[in-house]
Amino acid sequence: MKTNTSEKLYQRAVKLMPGGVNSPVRAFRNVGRDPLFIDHANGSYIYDADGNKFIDYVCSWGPDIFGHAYPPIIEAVRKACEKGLTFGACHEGEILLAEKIIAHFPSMEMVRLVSSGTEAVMSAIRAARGFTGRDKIIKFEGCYHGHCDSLLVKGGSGLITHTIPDSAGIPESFTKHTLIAKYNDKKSVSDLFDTYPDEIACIIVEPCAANMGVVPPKKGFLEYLREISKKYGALLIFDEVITGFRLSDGGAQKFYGVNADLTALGKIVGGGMPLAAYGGKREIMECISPLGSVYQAGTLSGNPVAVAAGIATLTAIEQQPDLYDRLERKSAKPEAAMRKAGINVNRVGSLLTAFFTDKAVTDYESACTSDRDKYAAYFNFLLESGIYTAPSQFEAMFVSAAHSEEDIDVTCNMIEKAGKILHE
Ligand code: HOZ
Repeated sequence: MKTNTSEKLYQRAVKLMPGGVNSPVRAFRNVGRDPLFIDHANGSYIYDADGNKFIDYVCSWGPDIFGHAYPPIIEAVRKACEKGLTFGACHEGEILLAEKIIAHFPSMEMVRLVSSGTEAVMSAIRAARGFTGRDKIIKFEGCYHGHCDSLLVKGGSGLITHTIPDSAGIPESFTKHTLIAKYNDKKSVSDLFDTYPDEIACIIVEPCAANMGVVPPKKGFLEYLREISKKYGALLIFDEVITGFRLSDGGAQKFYGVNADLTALGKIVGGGMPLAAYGGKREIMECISPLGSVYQAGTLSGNPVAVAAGIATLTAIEQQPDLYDRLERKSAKPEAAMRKAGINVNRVGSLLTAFFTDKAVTDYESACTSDRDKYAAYFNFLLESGIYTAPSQFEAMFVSAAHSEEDIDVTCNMIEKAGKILHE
């Protein structure tokens, strides 16, 4: 595989940006190579600056559920651009998108549009603290909720691969109210409520974890979080930045049948543009300024171009009632190929992760038993075979509607070959 152009671009980039990247998980450091620079992408394919073509299973880390440059989204964005890139003022598109979000997520009676998943989660937590008048929050080891200060504690995603579970630059006083529980471990949650019965504002959780690799909730775990938070007057926040419109048109809450008090959405809801949202029960959302005393704002919140992409994406989801069945059928194939190749795998819908461990991966600790050198070898074999997966163990592989049967067959074939080589 030729990488001369990417290498040259990287040499320029490292002088200008930390690690040459604008987000650490793109850096390819954990798979022992320099990042590829992308030129363009279309459908299920991504093309780098050297002209290499890959079947893409990163899908921009989740948003591209219909693949890249999906014509109805591109058309909607083009039309919106012609009307102006940003107004910093109200427009009808915001209402249309809010109506759609609320129709799909009945637990979100009111919604606020923001620009990134980090912002959505950070604001939802502020709302929970404002509403309850309490300071403490519970988060789970290995869950990642963006890079807001109080949540960069025992985080997943790039924090695990870069072995900095607790980021530098955050005063201890900023995280002293962050309590850590173990994913899928009810007792670790009840112990915290026993210790701080009146002090916990909320539990924040990825209802299906996808930032320590994919780790599904055990049966009854989400129901337990629902029950215990209610019992102690704390709110339950689902971080559905990855799972929203991914596991079903009503996210993980519809998929698992458990509702949250507040929900954070990102990625798919913005159709590939910088847009995210948080929302929940009316009485909680009425605490947000200008109705209430919890402040949150943004020049680009509800940006008309991003909103147009979001509306086009949710419209396409509504027009394709078999979308999630198709994704399920397609995604079952790489899962089967991994099993056949002796690779441990967790899959929920169109999210899956290959783990190189004999242990069942049910939490952060078991996820960390995966052999990362083997993951790197697996990644590099696939990349050299024209298949682009996450350059990090602790992420998901995203299957999109654009992946053809042929793409999937080629991928399965290469996964099986990778498995054979790794077992030799
Ligand atoms: N939050 C995503 C990782 N699971 C991707 C965004 C990033 O960190 O660059």
